Amino acid sequence: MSFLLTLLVLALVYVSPSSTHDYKKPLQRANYSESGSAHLQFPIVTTRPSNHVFTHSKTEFSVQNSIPNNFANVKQQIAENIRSAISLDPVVPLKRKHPVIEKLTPRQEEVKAAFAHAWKGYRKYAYGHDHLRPISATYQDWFELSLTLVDSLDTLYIMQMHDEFEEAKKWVKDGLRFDRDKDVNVFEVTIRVLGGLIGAFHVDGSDIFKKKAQEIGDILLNAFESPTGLPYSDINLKSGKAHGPSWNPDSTTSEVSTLQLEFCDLSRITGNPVYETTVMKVSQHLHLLPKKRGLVPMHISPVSGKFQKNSVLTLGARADSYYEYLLKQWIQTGKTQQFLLDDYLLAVEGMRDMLMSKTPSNYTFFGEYETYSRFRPKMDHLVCYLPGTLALGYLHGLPEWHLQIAKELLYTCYLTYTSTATGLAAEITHFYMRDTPADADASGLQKDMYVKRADAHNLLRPETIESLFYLRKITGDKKYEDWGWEIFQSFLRYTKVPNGFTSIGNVLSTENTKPRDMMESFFLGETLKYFYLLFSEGTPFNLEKDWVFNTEAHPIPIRSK
Ligand code: DMJ
Repeated sequence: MSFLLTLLVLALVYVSPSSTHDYKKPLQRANYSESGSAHLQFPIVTTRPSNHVFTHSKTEFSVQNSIPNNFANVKQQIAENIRSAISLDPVVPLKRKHPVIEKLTPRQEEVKAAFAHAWKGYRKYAYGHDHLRPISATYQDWFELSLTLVDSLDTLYIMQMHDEFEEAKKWVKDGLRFDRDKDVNVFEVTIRVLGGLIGAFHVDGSDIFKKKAQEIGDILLNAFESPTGLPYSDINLKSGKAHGPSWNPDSTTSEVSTLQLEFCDLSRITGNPVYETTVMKVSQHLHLLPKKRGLVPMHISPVSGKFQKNSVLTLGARADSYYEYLLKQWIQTGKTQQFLLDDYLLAVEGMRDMLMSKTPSNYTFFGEYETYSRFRPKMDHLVCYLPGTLALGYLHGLPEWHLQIAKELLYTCYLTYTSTATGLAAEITHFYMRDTPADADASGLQKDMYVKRADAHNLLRPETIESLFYLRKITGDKKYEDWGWEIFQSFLRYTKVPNGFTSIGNVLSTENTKPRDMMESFFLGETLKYFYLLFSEGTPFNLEKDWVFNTEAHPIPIRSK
């Protein structure tokens, strides 16, 4: 009898579709009380290192980087806690079908046409390779892992390009090989390949994707064989031998902290806790390290386990997704891991107090701290993921001021597009600060921001579109969709070429955009997917209860427990 009941429950879990939302209304915000630790289901070490430095001073920089004396004991405790956490929380394979969007808006039709154009070029000239070179009509291989194909699987599915999806699935089954004598970056392969396969598994349900996800997951596990359990940045696919890059033995902070959603989900779908145990140890390790008001340096040693002392504090390259995954992991694990939330809340305060600044016209941006207390008023395009993350936190009950900052920063991100001749943002934008005004003859947005020639490229990156999607759905404000539409037109005008879309070298001139002959996999996996979801009236992904996107826009189910 109990067997039949279990079967019935499992059947319900498998077939129950997540609800489609009417996104003309904003999403329903969760209730979250600051004493939310009542949700905590198992013991977690929350000891803060005694030498944690809290200071409001913007001029002091150096991160106190000593490991607490009792670190070995604490690590032992962590290992025990993780063991009990895993055994208390049995891994239940989880798979949900989702409804696709039935009726497309005219703007979605245009995005789908753009995606179909990009796919056609990839299929004709680069199928099974990592990237399309759309101008020379050839391909580029970085890891020889069919990056574009795997990164695009769930987008193909969501856009209902059935034939293309089935053809790609067949390629995954017969053509995707992981036994090459090739060094690859663990982080990139996790977010694009493991994430892509998991996302495809969750939307389509085919075991082909699960099997391949497990195959690559098992190889990547070797990267964690370091003295501290922190992963090395690179791994040889064939030998499983892991190491740091030749120019720097350390990993970046993003590289060690942006694997957790994917590995935890792999444990869910395979029923094997090893993936989750391995990455949760890394999270716990990071939790215990001294930080600067919750902010982390951008390099860390897998050998010593410490942050690199004189490394930059930034929300951009090499640290960005550390903050994103604190929040998303907390959501993914059913809000049971309080330490992740604690670290996230502390970090957002640190960002506000140490890195946030204003331009002469009062636009909000986030700068960087360089060694020896130098605040640099520059922002990577990558930082524009942050409004989306802050808004997602607000949706899950975090403070209203997070949403306020999200709105302000997203407006600045939008202005980094409208301030250039092409209407496309540069890789890095520099800002004038309120107390150091621009040249007297600067006008319009030039009073607030400028782009250096060396940073004037656009790689078809998704971050601003991603944030527009979150803000549109969470606030219900249509202006975000209109901003996105404006940006989409600029992409069509200046990056579309006969065989696809290309990165460009110069957003500052409409005459001389310097096409770079490269279509990155994230353009199909992320940028066009977020455009498509941004312009939808409904969306298959319920962000409140069911889904969280990994940093490469692959959908992962939220655990109910
Ligand atoms: C993507 O691969 C991911 O979003 C990653 O977190 C950082 N950047 C690229 C796209 O810009």
